[in-house]
Amino acid sequence: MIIKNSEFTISAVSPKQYPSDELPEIVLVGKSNVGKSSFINTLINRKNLARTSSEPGKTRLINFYKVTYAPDKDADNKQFYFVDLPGYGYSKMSHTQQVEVGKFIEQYLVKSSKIRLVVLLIDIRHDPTADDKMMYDYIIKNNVPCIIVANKADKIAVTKVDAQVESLQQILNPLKDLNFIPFSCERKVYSDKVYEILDDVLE
Ligand SMILES: Nc1nc2c(ncn2[C@@H]2O[C@H](COP(=O)(O)OP(=O)(O)O)[C@@H](O)[C@H]2O)c(=O)[nH]1
Ligand SMILES: [Mg+2]
Repeated sequence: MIIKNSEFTISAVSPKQYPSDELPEIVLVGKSNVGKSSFINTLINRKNLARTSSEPGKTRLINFYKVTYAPDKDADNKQFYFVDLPGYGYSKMSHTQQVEVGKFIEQYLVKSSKIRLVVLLIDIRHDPTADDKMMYDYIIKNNVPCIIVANKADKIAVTKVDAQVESLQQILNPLKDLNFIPFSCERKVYSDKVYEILDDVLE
């Protein structure tokens, strides 16, 4: 995948604002602060197109970013959306607010028929939270294609990354039927596998 261009499209607060074109969508889900916006920025080679926040979880918006890319250097340009969903599990939110965010996320996942892939982001350093497990179960139950990405791999020793990913997969996806991969917004080496997966699902 060669990224040609990317642009912010809309911050949607309700389904009628979701883009009405038929472009496929790659959706980021995960708890607040896990690196959803950073993940998008890393893949599109932009420092801060997707807004990373010092006050995570404050906004209940769904941000759409339109990406123009070529599958390889001889191929024609194609497009898709990166969809940045609000994070769940923000500790400073009340339970009621957290339930609201959950409903908001679910509304999008139910309403959109253009989802090609959900990228469930977790933190490589920590066991999946109860919310991560709920999200995982929801995705599986609804038969949405999914990969699990263990982000912030730069925060642990390179030699420990594979074993840590293996142990997280044992907890969250013991059947090992999903792509479960390390990632780092700081280390480009992990991006290649993601581009490969995106090319596959967008084909
Ligand atoms: N070291 C490191 N920091 C990261 C990585 N990904 C995100 N961060 C940092 O984690 C914080 C939250 O990132 P953000 O993308 O806003 O998370 P979001 O709430 O899930 O969108 C920011 O300070 C990022 O710079 C990573 O792979 N490595
Ligand atoms: Mg964000």
